[in-house]
This record gives sequence, structure tokens and C-alpha cells, in this order.
Amino acid sequence: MKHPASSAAAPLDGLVTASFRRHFAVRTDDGETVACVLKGRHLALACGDRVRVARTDGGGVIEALLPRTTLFYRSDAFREKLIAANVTQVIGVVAPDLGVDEELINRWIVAAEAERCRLVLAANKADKPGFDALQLRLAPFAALGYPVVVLSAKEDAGPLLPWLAGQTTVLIGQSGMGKSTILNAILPGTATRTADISEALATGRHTTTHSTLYPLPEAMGGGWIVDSPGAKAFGLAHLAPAAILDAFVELRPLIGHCRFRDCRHHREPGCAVTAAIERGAVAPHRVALMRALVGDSEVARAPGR
Ligand SMILES: Nc1nc2c(ncn2[C@@H]2O[C@H](COP(=O)(O)OP(=O)(O)OP(=O)(O)O)[C@@H](O)[C@H]2O)c(=O)[nH]1
Ligand SMILES: [Mg+2]
Ligand SMILES: [Zn+2]
Repeated sequence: MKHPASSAAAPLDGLVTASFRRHFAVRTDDGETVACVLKGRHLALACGDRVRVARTDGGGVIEALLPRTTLFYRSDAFREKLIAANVTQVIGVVAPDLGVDEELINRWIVAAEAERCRLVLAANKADKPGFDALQLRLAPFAALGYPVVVLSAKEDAGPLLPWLAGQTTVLIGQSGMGKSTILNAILPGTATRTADISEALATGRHTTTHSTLYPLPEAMGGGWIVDSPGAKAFGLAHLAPAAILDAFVELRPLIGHCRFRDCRHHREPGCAVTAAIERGAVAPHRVALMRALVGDSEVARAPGR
């Protein structure tokens, strides 16, 4: 005989909205937010992941990860650091009062291109001195096709709103650039909601230590946005050499036009990339970064390592 009432509730699917070590907040498809732990050690999850949850007394256990469309992450020599899953767009936040590092921006671009995500640069703190100089430094990125949105989030995040509509976005950038300020401007009251989630996760830590996902209201075009902790390094060792090369948009039309089919675009004669540098068609520092990243990736993949 069956006892439907006595069996455990059926598993629910949901969206990971906060992630802190092995603790997660999951918003189930019936609209409830549940504090969850992860079953087993094999899964790595990020905000934006869809998961299957089994309810327990007062919480839940994440039993399975549902398929991802994208996974935006960085890595170092030892481990991979998941930033957000299922994003369609990466917004890199920069500001004039902190040293903006072109190489870091280029690394964000490579990671975003590798996942076929749109990359937008948010040039924040337009009210601060030195903003004109920052804009000049960002012009080459705009010329490559990466939109640069100017704003002063402390006053008004309005300029970013059209870029968010209908997208699933992750905000990234060094600490202090204004990611959380942008979130608060877009969704007033975010700070208190964040505190609620921290309590649910029993961490008691400050919001900037872990990523949090916020749904955007239908009136703003729907979708969601993830605020991530600041990071000043962005390792790409997880990307294969071919993926790195393909992430440099201005080099794509040149690939296949070198004298040697297996050209590594270093010092080979008849290299279309080197020729493009010589005629001023591509930026030498971007090619230098491509070569360095491909070299690192090859070392990371070398047998016996
Ligand atoms: N003048 C000015 N200050 C801003 C603006 N936006 C943010 N700030 C200030 O910059 C500081 C850092 O802002 P946050 O939003 O905490 O920066 P964050 O990128 O979230 O930093 P982490 O969480 O550490 O990664 C705060 O003191 C903000 O008030 C702006 O448009 N203009
Ligand atoms: Mg923050
Ligand atoms: Zn070449």
C-alpha cells in the first residue's frame, strides 16, 4: 500500500542566488528561497546555476546540477574560481580613482569571448577627477566593439538600464570600483535583502565576500544580475590555446592567412598577425598578451605536469 502523505516532498528545481563556500541560497521555482548545502564534493556551483533540491527540515540539499549554457570563471595554478553560471553578459566595472589595468580588462574580454558572452565596460564614477583620462584609455576597447557605458552610480545608474534588460549579467571588477553601488542604485533596498541572505547562510560576513544574484523586475525587462566580490587577478589557465586565440576579435580575420598552416604567430616568417602589427592594424600589446596567454596555457597542459 502507498502512503503518499508520508513520503518526502518531491525534489524541486531552483536557481542559485547566493553562494558562500559550501552554502547556497536557492530560489525554488515556486518562489521560496531555501538555505541549502551541497551533497557530495564533486559538484562546483555558482550563482545562476539551476539545481535540483531535496527539502529537509528548514532547508535543503542540492542533489544535482541542471545543464548550464555558460560558466564564467577564472583560475589560478591551483584551482578554478566559479563566478557565475548561465550569464549572457559580463559587465566589467572600472573607475578613475583606482589603477585601471588594461591587461585585466583584456583578460575579462578573453574569458567573456570564450563563453560567447557579451562584454560591456561600465566606466563608473564619472563625477571624479581623472575621468576624462580613464575614458581615453577605454577608447581602444570601444574601437574593438566593446561598449563603454559612462555613469556615476552614486547619482544614477540609469545609463546601464538599457544594457541589463532581458540579460543575465554578472558584474565584475576590482574592489572599490562600485559594483555594489550599481546594484543598490538599480534595485534600491538591495543592501537589506543581502543581509537577509547572509543571515540565511549563517555567515554573518559582509556582502562583498560572496556572490549574490538579484532578479530584475519585469518592468526592467526581466533577467537577473549577479554582484561578485572584487578581484584584481584573472587567471585564464583553464582555457585551451585555440580558445584563447579565438577570443581576440581583431585577430579572427587574420587566422588562416599565415604562410605556415601551423603558425604560432610568434616569429614565423609570413605571419599575418605580425604583418598586421607592422602596418599598425592591431595593437601590439593585445598580441603580446595573446602570445603570453597561449604560452601559459601550453605550459599548464604540458604532459607530466
Ligand atoms: N564619487 C563616486 N563614488 C562612488 C561611485 N560609485 C561608487 N562609489 C564609491 O566607491 C566605493 C566602493 O563602492 P562599492 O560599490 O562598495 O565597490 P565594489 O566594486 O562593490 O567593491 P567590492 O565589493 O570590494 O568588490 C564606495 O565608497 C562608493 O560610495 C560614483 O559613481 N561616484
Ligand atoms: Mg561590492
Ligand atoms: Zn601567424
